Amino acid sequence: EEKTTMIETWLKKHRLVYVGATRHPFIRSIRDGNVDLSFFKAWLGQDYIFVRAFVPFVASVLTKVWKGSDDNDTEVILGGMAALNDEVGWFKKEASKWGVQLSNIVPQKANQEYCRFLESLMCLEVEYAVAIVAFWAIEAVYQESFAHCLEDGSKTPPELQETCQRWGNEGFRQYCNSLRKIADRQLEKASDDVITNAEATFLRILEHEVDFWNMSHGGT
Ligand code: HMH
Repeated sequence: EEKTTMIETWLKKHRLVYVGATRHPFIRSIRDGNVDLSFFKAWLGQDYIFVRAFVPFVASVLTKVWKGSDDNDTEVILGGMAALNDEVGWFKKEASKWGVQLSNIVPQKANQEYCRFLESLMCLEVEYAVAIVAFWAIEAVYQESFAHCLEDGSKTPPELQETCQRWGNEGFRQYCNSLRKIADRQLEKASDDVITNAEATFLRILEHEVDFWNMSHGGT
């Protein structure tokens, strides 16, 4: 019998916060087919800025794993970097399709705060276990959110299907599972202190994700 992992425990314990991040009204509106397209465009522009800040964060995770020299972990994270390269290109293409001018985007407060939080996680002092938990959580929220928009019975508008596929596809789901396994393995050998820190970081990521959706949903 499989033993309960740390992340499993956290997902149960913080179920409501997790559902708040992965079933946000903005995501529900995409799934229900009544999304306000001006909100979608706002999200697109803000997320492009976020992804630009996400790249150096992932690079910092790569640096941390390299010190522990685990080949499998390195390859999974490097794969994530490659996907991000692709993603930056996709944002540019998608923005031009929707008439969103990426050079003119002003990062909103929630976005700035999220990027600042990412920056704090890039410090060398932040343990690999904490950083990989953050990395997994960031990707998992998007995976679960957009996969929800592709489930049977969803009424996602055709012009948003590609966006939902980007994070909701099976390959991305497996990639998130790999990140989760890596994180769980690190947590197994982490000290109580590091575990406490990683759990707090997980929660803060969820809060930032909710604030990020709120911003796109007409909040500030
Ligand atoms: C805000 N969270 C946010 N943007 C993203 N692109 C992801 C997570 C996943 O890459």
